[in-house]
Order: sequence, then C-alpha cells, then structure tokens
Amino acid sequence: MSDYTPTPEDLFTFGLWTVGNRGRDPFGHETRPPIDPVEAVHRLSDLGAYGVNFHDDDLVPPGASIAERDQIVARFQRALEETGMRAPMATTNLFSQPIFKDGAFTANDPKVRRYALRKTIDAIDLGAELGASVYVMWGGREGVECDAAKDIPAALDCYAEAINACCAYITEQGYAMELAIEPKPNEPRGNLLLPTVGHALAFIRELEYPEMVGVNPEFAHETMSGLSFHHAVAQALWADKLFHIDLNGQVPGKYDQDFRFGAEGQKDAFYLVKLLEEAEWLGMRHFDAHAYRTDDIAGVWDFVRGCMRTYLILKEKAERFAEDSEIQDALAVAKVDQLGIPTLPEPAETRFATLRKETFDVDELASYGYGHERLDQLVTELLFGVR
Ligand code: DIG
Ligand code: MN
Ligand code: MN
Repeated sequence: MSDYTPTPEDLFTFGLWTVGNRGRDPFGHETRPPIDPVEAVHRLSDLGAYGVNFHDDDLVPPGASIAERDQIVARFQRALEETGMRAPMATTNLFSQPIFKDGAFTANDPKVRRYALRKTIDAIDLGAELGASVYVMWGGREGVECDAAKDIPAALDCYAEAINACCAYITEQGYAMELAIEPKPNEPRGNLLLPTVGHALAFIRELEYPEMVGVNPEFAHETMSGLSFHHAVAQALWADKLFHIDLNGQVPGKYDQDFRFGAEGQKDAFYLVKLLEEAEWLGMRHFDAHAYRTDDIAGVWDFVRGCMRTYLILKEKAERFAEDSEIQDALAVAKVDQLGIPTLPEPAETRFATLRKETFDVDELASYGYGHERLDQLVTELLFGVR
C-alpha cells in the first residue's frame, strides 16, 4: 500500500493561475491574496510536483517593459533551477483583456486578430525560453452570443490561419514545441468554437501542419457537455493526438467548476487514470483547477496535495483492478478481450464470401448475459475501498 506521497517522477504539474487563483468569481471579489510565482514554484516543489505552467500574463504583467520582463523571467528561471522544477507547458492569455471581447484569433476586426497573434508569438518565445515543449491554445473568447454577428466558417478559417501561423513561427524559430488545442463548450462566451475534443480533432485535420497540433482535453470541459471525459481522452489517444491534459473535478451540466481532481466525477476520474496508466502515456499529469473560494492560502496547498494524492490513490485502484481475480473473471464474461479480435474473416481475398457462408444463431447471441451488473458492482466496491 503506497502512502500516496507524490514525487517528480509522477509528472504532476500545476498552472501558476491555479495556485494563484484568488477566489474571485462572477459574483464576488477576491478572497485570497496574490501568490508570488517564485513562491509558487518553491511550494509546489516542496509538495512533490514536477513542474509549473503559465500564461504569459501570469508571469509577465501586460505592459511590462523589456527590462522588467527580463528581470522577472530571470528571477523565475532561478527558482526553477534552485528547485529542479520544470516548465513543460506555456500558453497565452487571450481572454482577459477587453480587446478580446469579440474573440482573439476569430475577432471580426483583423487588427484585433493581429494583436492576438503578435501576443501569442511573443508568449511562444517566452515559453521556449523557459523550456516548454507543449503550447496550449484555449480559445476562451473564440465564440459568440449574437449568432448574426459571427460567420462561423469564416471564423474557423481565421482560427486555422492563426494556428497555422503559430506552427510556421515555431518551425522558423526551430523551437521543439507542439500545439495542443483545448476544447470547451461555452463560458465565458455563450458558445465557444471547437467545443469538444471531437470538434478539435476534426479541425486539426484541416490544418497546414496537422502533425504539430494535438489536443489538451479538460475534465471539466467535456463533462460540462454531459460527455464522458475518459472516452474523449481515449479517442485522442487512439488518434495519437493527446499532447497534454487538464485534470480537475466537475459536475455535469454546471458552470466550469475547475474543482480539485476527484472532488467530483470520481468514477470518470478512475477510468481516466486507468486509461493513462495502462497506455503508459508519458505526458504531464496537469491540474487545471483551483481551491474553493471559501479557503485561505493554507487551503490552496491542501488543494494541491489533494489533486496529487487522489491521482495516486486512483492509480493504485487501477493496479488493484488488474490484480482482482473476480473483476478479471467478470471481464471475461463481458467478452472484453474479444474486442481485440479483428471482425473480418481471414484471408482478406475471400473475406466477404466467407462472411456470407458463416451461420449465426441470432437468438442464442441475443440471449447472452454479459454480466455488467456484477462487473460494475465489483468496480464500485473497489472504488469504495471494500475490495
Ligand atoms: C482554462 O481551462 C484554460 C486556461 O486556464 C489555459 O489557457 C488552459 C491551460 O490549461 N486551460
Ligand atoms: Mn476549466
Ligand atoms: Mn484548462
């Protein structure tokens, strides 16, 4: 039995904006003081994290002079060196400044689109300077309330043009960096473009450099749409497009709660951890979440401990699932292993003739009991800690 103490080998990362979340919400002011990014690096390191991620504005306040920027970056870099922490992912804040109120890459005004792109290539430079290998693109303002005001195909052309330009910039600069598009159905816009992993995967296929672009699925975002998060991640893995992941907790159909990982959606969280671990996925286990508004700074570090501890608990549950003989027997009754058998008869040359000759006892096949009730009860009891 592990004591669930995280180490850098677990590849847990947090955004500066997560531990730095001050508790402001649409209906209330901040409840916590700001946290210095350097202190965040040291505290996250002390708690066993592997790395820290950031938006450009999280680290370098908009409007900072070149000299101020360089001083801030140098101080942050020293903290990374002192702690051994890494900065695996970077991203751009294209959603806070009022200029982005009609979108950033998909703003109707081309001057706004160019401002967004210039801000992004500057932030890509910052990410590369601090060692980021994944660059996340969350289109928080790429959406619409008044549908008459947004020509969606034209907006998608602009989105593609911007992403293609970022890929070209990364290539011209020689950065070892990939892009990860982060889908979200709505909020802060009435509807967002690229609302789910499915939409993003389809969009990537239309790009100029599709091999450089993957997805950054977020637990809360797929769940807001009532979708299964681990199914979305499974399809991203199946398409070899899981370039990053945002882990948190969320109740279906509610606003983007960004709760501590495991605070809500425990069963989907279990299957997600099982999926990543069985796939031996090498990406960062990144938590894009924040402490409840009710908590003080001490609660922020409880939130950090809870995210990582829950992931490690669910990782051990996944190992126990594989070792549990009753669960394994129930999987065989459900014929889970038979999904890996190719459907078409061999040899390929005569597959349809062979298929036509095969006889089927349709009633017998229809009457088979797959034992899902027993299997799901066993898994439920595993998660409840009685197996
Ligand atoms: C919100 O879910 C978004 C922003 O926090 C950020 O751009 C991205 C990075 O994980 N997630
Ligand atoms: Mn979110
Ligand atoms: Mn996110």
